[in-house]
Amino acid sequence: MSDHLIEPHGGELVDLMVDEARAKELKEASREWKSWDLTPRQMCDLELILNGGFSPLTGFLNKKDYESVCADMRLADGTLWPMPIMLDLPEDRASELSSGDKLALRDPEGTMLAVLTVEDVWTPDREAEAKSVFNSTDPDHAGVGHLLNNTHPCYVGGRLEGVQLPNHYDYVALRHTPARLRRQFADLGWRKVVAFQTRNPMHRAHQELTLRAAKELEANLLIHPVVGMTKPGDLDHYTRVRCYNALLPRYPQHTVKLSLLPLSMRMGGPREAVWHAIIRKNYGCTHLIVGRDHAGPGKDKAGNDYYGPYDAQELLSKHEEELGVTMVPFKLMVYLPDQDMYTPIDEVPEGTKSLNISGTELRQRLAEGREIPEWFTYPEVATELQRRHKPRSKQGFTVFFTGLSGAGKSTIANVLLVKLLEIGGRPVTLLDGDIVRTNLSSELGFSKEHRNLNIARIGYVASEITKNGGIAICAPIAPYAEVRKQVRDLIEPLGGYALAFVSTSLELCEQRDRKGLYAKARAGIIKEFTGISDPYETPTDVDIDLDTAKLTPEEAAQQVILHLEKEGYIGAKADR
Ligand code: PPS
Repeated sequence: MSDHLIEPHGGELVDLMVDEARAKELKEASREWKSWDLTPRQMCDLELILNGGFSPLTGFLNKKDYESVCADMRLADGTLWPMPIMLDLPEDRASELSSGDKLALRDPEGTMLAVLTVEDVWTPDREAEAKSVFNSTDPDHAGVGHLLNNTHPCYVGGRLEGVQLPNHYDYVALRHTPARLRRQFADLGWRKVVAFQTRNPMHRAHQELTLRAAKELEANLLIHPVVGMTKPGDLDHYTRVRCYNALLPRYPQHTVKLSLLPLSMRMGGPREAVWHAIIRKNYGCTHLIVGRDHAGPGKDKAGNDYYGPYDAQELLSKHEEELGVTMVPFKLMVYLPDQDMYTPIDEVPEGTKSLNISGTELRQRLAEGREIPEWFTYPEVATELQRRHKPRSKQGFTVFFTGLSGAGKSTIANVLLVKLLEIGGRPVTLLDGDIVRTNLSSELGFSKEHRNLNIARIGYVASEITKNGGIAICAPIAPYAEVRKQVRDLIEPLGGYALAFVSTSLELCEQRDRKGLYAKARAGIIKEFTGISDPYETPTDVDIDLDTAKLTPEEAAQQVILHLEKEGYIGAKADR
């Protein structure tokens, strides 16, 4: 195994991949070792450790390096390294390991990717880590939230031997190891390369600023988007890569290259900017463009920024000489309609009209199917975004009825089903309580646990239908608020969601007693009966309130249709 390779471009590059003979030996021996299936974050980190993107790291950090990185942004030997790269394990799995043991690291399909020789096993103080690394312990900060809530409590540090890099089947031609990218730069004669980091689609303002940066430096440009894990809620990388591909021909020929970076971001602001610079150096770049609030986690609940707007630029500029990567600061670019050009916001002459579209406004325009102006983004990029963000009138949605047994959920749901089929345009699926209990949940009873499992299943099916542009009508009792909320949270990012509370009173339901179940429940023949011997938590997040004491089923279904129309999910025929 060659540990450190001196490459023509950039500094030393770690290569942890073993040769075929050693790989075979490790695979055979691994039958005797403990093994661990890597989490998505760990998969990203492992790939960049193994391929040299995280040079000089040679494994997951041991305790000494971890403590030093948290406290001083440096490995124990003094090398600048701002981000803890940790292998986190549950307590029971970590307690099986001690120094000198081998641990086989596997992908979700069970393929062994690497072997870790354990140096340390310990339980870190994750709050203290959050404070040192992110300068915050607020779980609303994406990096802190992940560390405190989605990370196992023990760390295992040690050296890695790489057997196989993680497999990627998407955009294979756009994925390069650091060594390969350096070689390509050398072959192309690119001596100065300025990297542009992004987790968003690129619009004309981004193109203008990257072009400006490259021209001013007389450098080539590497568009280096993160496609590992970005901020929750970000646009998926498939759409983004289609957007970048659509933008590429708008750059002068032979000046720009696109490569995808399988990084798991931490949204760590200043420390993350330094980390990004080290990674880009490993990939053969000489410069990194750093903007306002680079890798920022957004605002906290009170509306305050976690970091100052230029903290990232300042921290990186302090270290750029030591790193050998030059920071290229950039300002927000705005459009001057009268001159038909872009300019940095602080260079706009007094009294000159300037235009910009915020991320929020863009999302709104896309959701409502409104036009995206050409001065903001090229039509070919806009088309890709519009394909992804269909207007609401073309998105899927779920109508989730909840209410007591006999409240009228099924009757209204059936009327609604017919009305939506009449309107047409989308497939409609009815997940009525009884249908689900026959086809999906036949083994379940009516304990809290079983009811919640039943609702979670309904929610999952509805989310798939919604994601794929259909309509799901659900009509279970769903007596518990927590699981109803989980279903809402699952579906809302994928399309429309409306909670319809069929608020018919217990008295009226019992009086009607269509199936004779209330009488049986009162007589104790049916146990755990909702409203009689089992709770119903009245919803507080109702979108449509339907009281069948006052509404016929047709009127109730009409109320739902009107709500969907108001929210934009049902449009005029021309829009469908
Ligand atoms: S839940 O709580 O959402 O999982 O319930 P759901 O799947 O909607 O099933 C409710 C239907 O099952 C019949 N049934 C009972 N309901 C409530 N409590 C008990 N113990 C019970 N036992 C059987 C009842 O017919 C419900 O149907 P609807 O259409 O709501 O009357």
